[in-house]
Amino acid sequence: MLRIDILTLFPEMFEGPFGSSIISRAVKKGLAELHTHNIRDYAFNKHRTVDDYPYGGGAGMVMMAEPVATCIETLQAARTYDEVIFLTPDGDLLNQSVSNELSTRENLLLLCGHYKGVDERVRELFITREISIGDYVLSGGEIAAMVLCDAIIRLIPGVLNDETSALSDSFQNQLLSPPVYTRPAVFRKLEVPPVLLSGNDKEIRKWKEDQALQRTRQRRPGLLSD
Ligand code: 6GU
Repeated sequence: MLRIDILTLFPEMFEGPFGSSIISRAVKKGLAELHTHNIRDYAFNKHRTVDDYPYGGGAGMVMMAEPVATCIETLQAARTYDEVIFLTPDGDLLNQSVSNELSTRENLLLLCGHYKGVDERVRELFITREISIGDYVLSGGEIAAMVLCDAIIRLIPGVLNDETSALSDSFQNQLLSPPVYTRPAVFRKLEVPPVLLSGNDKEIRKWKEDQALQRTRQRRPGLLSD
């Protein structure tokens, strides 16, 4: 069973995405466990301070080491984490292969950064892996953590209805997915490719492979040369 603990200043942001669809179903089925922790609860003064001005000056605030460290250590006292992951735009880019790897783990701890980042000593002392979800800047690591959780949880066996459907995803075989159609067979004069109505499984499989390859060549040629 995969357990994910998420350290954040905004735990309420996770309620919507974790409360519906695939993720909530996985949790209800007992295939994954998700816990959010408010870093502010680990602040050490009565003002519940969690950020401070950066040494050396510069814009924005920095998340202080102490509350984050206390939160991480409290959780680590209860179990061993396979990875302590910091979500940050300067991390390694998330891809399907990283998602596959993380979906096989038992205990993951995710730290969501905010403001201008987290005191570097937290990274030095606790973080085993740093992940970014793309080359653009978000206002915090929360949405990135949700993306990571979704990418991982849907890969756990039993989470998706059709066990093969995660295997046919775009990227799972380094190819984009072929186009898909459902009824009606003709929509605004546009016909579904006849082969899909032919009942010929071998031809259908070949068509899907061709389309996947063609689409990848046109849209993401880099995937083919990797
Ligand atoms: Cl993980 N965090 C933030 N703040 N921005 C991002 C990101 C993460 N990944 C891409 N942009």
